[in-house]
Amino acid sequence: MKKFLIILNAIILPVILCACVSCANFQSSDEGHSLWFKTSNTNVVKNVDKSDADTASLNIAKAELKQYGKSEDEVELSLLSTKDKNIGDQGYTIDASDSSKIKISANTQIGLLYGTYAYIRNDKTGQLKNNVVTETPSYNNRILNHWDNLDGTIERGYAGSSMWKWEELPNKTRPEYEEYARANAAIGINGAVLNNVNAKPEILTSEYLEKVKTLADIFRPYGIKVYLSINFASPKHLANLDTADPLNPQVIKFWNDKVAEIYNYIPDFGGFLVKANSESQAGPQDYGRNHADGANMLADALKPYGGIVMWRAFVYSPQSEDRAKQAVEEFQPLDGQFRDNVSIQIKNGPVDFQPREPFSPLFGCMNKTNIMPEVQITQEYLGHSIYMAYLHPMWKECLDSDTYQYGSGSTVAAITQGKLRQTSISAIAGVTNIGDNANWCGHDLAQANWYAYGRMAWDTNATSQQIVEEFLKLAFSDNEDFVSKVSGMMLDSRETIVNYQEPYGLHHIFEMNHHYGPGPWDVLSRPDWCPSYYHKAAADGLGFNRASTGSNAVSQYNEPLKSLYSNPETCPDELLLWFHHLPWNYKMKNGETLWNALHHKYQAGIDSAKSYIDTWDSVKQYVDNTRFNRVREKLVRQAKDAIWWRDAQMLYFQTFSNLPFPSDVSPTQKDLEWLENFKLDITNYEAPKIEDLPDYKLD
Ligand code: GCW
Repeated sequence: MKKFLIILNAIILPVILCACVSCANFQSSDEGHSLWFKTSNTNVVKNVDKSDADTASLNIAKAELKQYGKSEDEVELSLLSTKDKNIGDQGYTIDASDSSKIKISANTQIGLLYGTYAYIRNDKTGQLKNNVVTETPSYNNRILNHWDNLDGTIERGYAGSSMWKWEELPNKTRPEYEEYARANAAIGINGAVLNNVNAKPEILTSEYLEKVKTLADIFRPYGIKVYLSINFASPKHLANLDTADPLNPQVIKFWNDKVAEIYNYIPDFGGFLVKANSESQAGPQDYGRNHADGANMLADALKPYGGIVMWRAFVYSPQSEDRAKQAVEEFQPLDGQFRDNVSIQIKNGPVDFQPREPFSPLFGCMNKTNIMPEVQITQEYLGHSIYMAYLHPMWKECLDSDTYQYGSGSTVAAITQGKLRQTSISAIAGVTNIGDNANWCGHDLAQANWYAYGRMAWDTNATSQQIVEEFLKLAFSDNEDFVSKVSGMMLDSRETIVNYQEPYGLHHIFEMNHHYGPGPWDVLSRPDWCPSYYHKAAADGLGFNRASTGSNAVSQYNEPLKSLYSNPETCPDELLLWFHHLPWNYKMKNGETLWNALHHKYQAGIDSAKSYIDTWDSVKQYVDNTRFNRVREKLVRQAKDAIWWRDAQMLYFQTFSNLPFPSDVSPTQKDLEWLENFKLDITNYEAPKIEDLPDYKLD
């Protein structure tokens, strides 16, 4: 009997298993943990000597090629002895003109590692051309911002707890730390701010710096620098000073000493990210100083070591008549006063990571200051880890926007990359969606946003389509039918969310505690935290008047945008209610009234969200069951939420418009009273549970 079982185990079971796998026609995946490495059977490359700092990155490159099944004869890596200026210190050349002998060359080891990942990616996705290609990154610093708290929670994080297990570090490390570094290097990310911008001073204690050092040591061979968010009041908390005034000699000494200590632990430390005088965070204004005083004091401390300061422009106060204007009002007068190792980190839009905003006008009015874009990868305002939302089109919309600062062609990308004027820092930041969930990002398709952020930071010209196709081929299946159907719905997904959440430039109409689901009626302690501050629904119409008869935010844009946005006739439909307050019966460009047009946009959003379920069902055969079911459950919820959003917004707006719903939209399923009373009991670091969401039916 025992012998029979051994034979069964040794011969028959593997055959049965193999047969099942091949007939199911899907690639194996460990529940999405392997990210864009699905074809490798392990998450970190094995047997690599990373102890030798001089060859660590090169050793990883060699091991990656070996694991990919290529010998050194088939793919040759060469470190150029005479530097090639066109390649820079991060770029590479792939010579694939002879397909039997591919040559990857670079000036640096990290260039070779990037070249290796690019070669493998291009080969796997069918993009390797028989020619010679040189690539250099669009931004030199491609940084992830983790909003991870020291207690393990993540602000606006929807994929579990923080990956950084501070209580275990520095003694215990986890394999995920290296997997994370590898995943980043493979898409070109080369920096990580480890902690939340709402920073605790404790991160700068020796106890924590030792932990940070341990992570930095793991990341280093993958080319990833570590940065920290700092609390501006740290001198008070950590050194018992009675001030954090940036001009105070004791404060200056505190920072100089602290920076020296950090570099002692981490010689290649990247620098500081600072949220100051914003949402109750301490800052130089507490002492009558300005942003430049604060940033420069830190910059001077970091300068001898090559560190930088990323000083955030996300500032607003309840006194301002229009929050959207404040960043320009505070920062533009300081243009030229910042040190050359400071960069002002600017959110893509002037308010706050809404599904659609115009680009921040601060991108188009600084002439002598380094500036860098900040985008949000985590889906704070786009359905957390429940909605399928491919965000590259949203970010690219911002980067491709023409500010007209130096005439036509002055795009946000060109300006922030230093193509139009001399700059000393070229950087971009993305607020991550990564947590300790097995699939890293909560939603299996949200991995595409991490992937897309890295690829975009490396190459701002790559299209949304190219990037999503790459992702799907690498993380799921390269079957053409699968890639074309799923990429189609992903490319469409952001616009769908705009349509069913906040069409025509509406913004910030969220349940204000957690930003999941609609809350147009919400009343909070601060006016600028209330949805009504933004939508301005009233008997006479809807939308925020930012034209010259209103807050005049349009004046912060360069011509011809200022004129274009000022006039509702020329203002693009997507931004109409961002810039204008219009009557309910306002005649839209397509001839409909505003009221009916709004209905039809919501309906279009609902219809598209529903159609994604059918699309997903049609590719079932190409996806493993675990990921298929997980995504499907979320798509169903997303479609239900689309109706929820429509019901809430349009029933609420109806109390002002007093107009009937058009006959060609689907019926509401809840009444306004029910919707206003519905409350989700969640914090700002978790996604809701699907079973707690309102009961909606899909027909
Ligand atoms: O989007 C808002 C978020 C806050 C966040 C803040 C910021 C980290 O609601 O949670 O705080 O922006 O960007 O600083």
